[in-house]
Amino acid sequence: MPELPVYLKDVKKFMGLAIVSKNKTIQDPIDRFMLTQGKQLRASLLIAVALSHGQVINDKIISGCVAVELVHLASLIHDDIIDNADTRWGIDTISNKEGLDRAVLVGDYLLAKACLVASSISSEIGEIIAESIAKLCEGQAQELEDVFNLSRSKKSYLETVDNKTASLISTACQIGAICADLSEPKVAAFTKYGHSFGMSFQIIDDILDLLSSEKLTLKPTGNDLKEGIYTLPIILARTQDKTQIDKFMKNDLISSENDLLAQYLVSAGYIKEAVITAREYGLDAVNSIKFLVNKGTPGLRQLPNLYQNWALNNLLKDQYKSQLGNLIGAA
Ligand code: GRG
Repeated sequence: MPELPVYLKDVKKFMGLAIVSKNKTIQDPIDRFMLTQGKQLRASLLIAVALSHGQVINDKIISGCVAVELVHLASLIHDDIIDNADTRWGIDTISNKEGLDRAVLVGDYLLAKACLVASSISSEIGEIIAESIAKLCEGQAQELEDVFNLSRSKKSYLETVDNKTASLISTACQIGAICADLSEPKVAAFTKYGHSFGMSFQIIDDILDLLSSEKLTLKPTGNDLKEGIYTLPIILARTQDKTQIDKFMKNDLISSENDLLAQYLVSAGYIKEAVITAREYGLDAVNSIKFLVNKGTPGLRQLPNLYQNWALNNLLKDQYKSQLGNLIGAA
């Protein structure tokens, strides 16, 4: 999709215009934070879904992207408050630099603007965005309930991942399909695609938190364990070898023990099991858009596998890559 960067530039420009405030306390941190940004994954998916059916990228689609990216941005700002994070995208978080009170306000302000932009497209899109915000909050709340819970179940983990991450990615695909005036079955298929891709995306992200480094991912790693967030590999290990995991968790883990735990999760096959789960979700995503087979854009069908292979090949520490062998896929 060679034209994607041009559309993403428009999204960024319209995002800036949609959130202008006369109030300096709100505008200054926004200006500082908007100088940088992440991957714009959700906007890219929304555009790719619309393009898959030859839709011209118009103001409606760009507004859909702006709404989704604003919710994403607000969720990151609030997430950084909860995690007490110092940096994001290589710069100080708003909670760290401008303070907690401003970070709460800016996040709330962006959510309100996201709802405004969404409802300017249609009341249906307004409702979808509001529902999505509620799901993110529920996902985060469910994660908090499970903090330091060594008995966290796989079911609870997967529900949290669905609400906290997959829901917004799914919403992006749904809005792309609605704005491209696709049929109801196709809207449902793309919504399912986004859900499954989002699940695989977060499971890989959780594996990287255990097996990567800040140097490779450009964000702090090992945070989940420190904060008592037990993700899929730990849950799988504890279900099958409670004694071993409880031994690791008995004392506060120091970083050298983190490495020992990571090595154990790799050699005992729990990382492999988690990667297989992520790949299964990736396959579900691809299968839900089988009808695209004869369309001109193979991108969406290839994306889950491409992303998994890219992340595992480029972001895992070398010592683990060799142990996981074929599982990490072609570079
Ligand atoms: C204010 C909407 C709102 C919610 C409050 C804090 C919270 C409740 C929810 C947390 C949601 C959250 C941050 C989930 C993590 C999702 C995730 C995988 C983020 C990283 O996505 P990338 O990699 O981000 O696409 P970049 O850095 O590329 O923008």
